[in-house]
Amino acid sequence: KQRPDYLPFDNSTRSFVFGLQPRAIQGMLDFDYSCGRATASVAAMIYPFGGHHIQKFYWGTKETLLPVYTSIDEAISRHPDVDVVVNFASSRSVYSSTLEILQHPQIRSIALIAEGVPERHAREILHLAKAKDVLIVGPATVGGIKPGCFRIGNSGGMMDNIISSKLYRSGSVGYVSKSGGMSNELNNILSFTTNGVYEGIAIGGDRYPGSTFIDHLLRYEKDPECKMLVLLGEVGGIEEYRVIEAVKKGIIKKPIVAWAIGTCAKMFTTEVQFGHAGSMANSDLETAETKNAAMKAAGFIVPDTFEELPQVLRETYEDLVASGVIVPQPERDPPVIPMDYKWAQELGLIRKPAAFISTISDERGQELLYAGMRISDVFKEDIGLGGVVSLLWFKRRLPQWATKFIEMVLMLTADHGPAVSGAMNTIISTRAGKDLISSLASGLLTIGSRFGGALDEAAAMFSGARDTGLTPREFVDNSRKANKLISGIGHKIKSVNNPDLRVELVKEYVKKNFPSHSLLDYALAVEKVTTAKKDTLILNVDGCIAVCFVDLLRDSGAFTREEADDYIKIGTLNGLFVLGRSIGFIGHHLDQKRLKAPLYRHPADDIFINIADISQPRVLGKMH
Ligand code: Q5B
Repeated sequence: KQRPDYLPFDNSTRSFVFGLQPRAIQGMLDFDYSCGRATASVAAMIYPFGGHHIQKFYWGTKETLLPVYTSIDEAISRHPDVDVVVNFASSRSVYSSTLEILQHPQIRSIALIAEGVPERHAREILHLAKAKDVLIVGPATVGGIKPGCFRIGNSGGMMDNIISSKLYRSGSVGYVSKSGGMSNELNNILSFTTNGVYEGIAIGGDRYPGSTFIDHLLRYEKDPECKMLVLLGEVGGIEEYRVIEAVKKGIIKKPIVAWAIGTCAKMFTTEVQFGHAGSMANSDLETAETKNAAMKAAGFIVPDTFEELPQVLRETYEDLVASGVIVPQPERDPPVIPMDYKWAQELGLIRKPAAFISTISDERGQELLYAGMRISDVFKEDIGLGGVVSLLWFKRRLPQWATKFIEMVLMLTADHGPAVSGAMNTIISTRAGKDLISSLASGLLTIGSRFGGALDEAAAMFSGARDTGLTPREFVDNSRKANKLISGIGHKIKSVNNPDLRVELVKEYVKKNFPSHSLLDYALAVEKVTTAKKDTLILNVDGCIAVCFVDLLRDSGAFTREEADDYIKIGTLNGLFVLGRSIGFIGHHLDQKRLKAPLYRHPADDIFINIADISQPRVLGKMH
């Protein structure tokens, strides 16, 4: 829709945001929603990096998607209704991006947010924009706001500020200032002294703004909906004098309330550079005091002090109401804007039960904590891998004899050659071209009740038998009667005559270092019964580690009896084999990779295949 030249923004204005600024865009969309706009004021983002994609935003309580284009050309061609660009490019790239945007006659207004834009670049942009009749707001600006219609970037502040300053609906006062912060102050003052802001622009504090006070005030003068003007000037520069000229010449006829900030400069003995690059008086003419006096002389309504500004604004507004120039409209209820969950949580307004609870580690603070112990202390106190397992698995520090035992178990179970089920699976997967994690996972998936995963059941069976007072023979007989193999008993290749030296090492360590090894003793008595039947029915590595760990849990003094039993029930002990054997499986994977081992196919003559017997009756059946 073609708008008159004095009206760059209305309630159908659509814009591009240049740069990835999700917070600012969400702020613009929240503003739109509060104004009751039918469509979002942001049509798309332009961001040259990261590829064409889509980002999600809130539209009220619902969600909406905005495209992100990598080029201005593409954005322009896809959205012919857009004529504003809010350019968040940095001071380094704002020049080139703005020159490119200016190549597109479709774009009629550009807001430049960046601070620190080189003055030479700002002047070139200004020159080109003038030639093309494009409105530039900035650089070094927060932008501006047109209540009920359009918000440039973060202008107007947080949504609670927008609501309290009634910026969700149009008022009658058009203002222009340099400072974004002071614009917010004006939004607030005008909301209680008048019927509110019609449009407010912060031109930015640089010495060469793309548009100046006069540009906007002339627009407001032409705009029949804007009834009263406000100019908030400041020390430095001579832009206020161009407005004075326009008032003197009768080009600006609407009542204009004005103030130049920086009257305190006279209290300093030297010239003061205020916050903005342009806010320093280079001559008498540029002081705030001289400007205020000149504006007053030209017929502006100028208070004696800034503190009196609200009062003169109120009086000017009331005069306009009294003369019928402004007809106050009935106030509508402020819109309810859904608050972002994160923000509401920060304000302590809402609570939500956490979906997850975690009690073992915390990385949120300055230092990673394992069960409350700082990672630096883990090394300072040299608690070793056993100490780390004790913190992360049992949430406590175990005595050194126990952490050394954990380390011993991990070392002993790290590997048992390439022929065991898990190593085989790992090797075959690696040779089929799988990566480390897949090959490791395929090996780990073989760990079960017969291979490596018998620890938990062994712990439960042996401790259960001993706790119920069964003698070792009764335990073996009962298991046989129940047709149940005793977990932790038996080995494919190890036997009484070919003992498993790993088991010997564990027994030796436990007997020497544990305060008690009563369940190990019981298990060895069971082994005597089973090996009498068959010499391979030894207490195997799973069984030996399991019973010793029950002794550790029950008699170290670090656990209550209930905790000890719980750890067995929840399946802790198989974790020892899984963790230890992962070392070996990774070793087998790397070994095969190093060897560049080809795809493995098992020889067919090693597999007895018999499908004939199954198909035969079916053929016969047919014949009948
Ligand atoms: N019989 C381990 O079987 C094996 C009996 C039993 C009473 C038993 C078997 C078993 C329990 C599970 C267990 C962990 C499958 C083993 C490990 C890690 C490893 C592996 C490595 C590594 C071996 C022959 C006769 C039969 C059976 C009787 C067998 N087991 N009686 N309780 N537990 N154990 N797994 O040799 O009268 O002739 O019918 O399931 O603890 O996985 O190195 O390889 O580090 O990687 O095939 O060490 O013991 O024996 O099944 O032919 O049985 O003994 O009833 O009696 P075998 P079978 P009968 S450590």
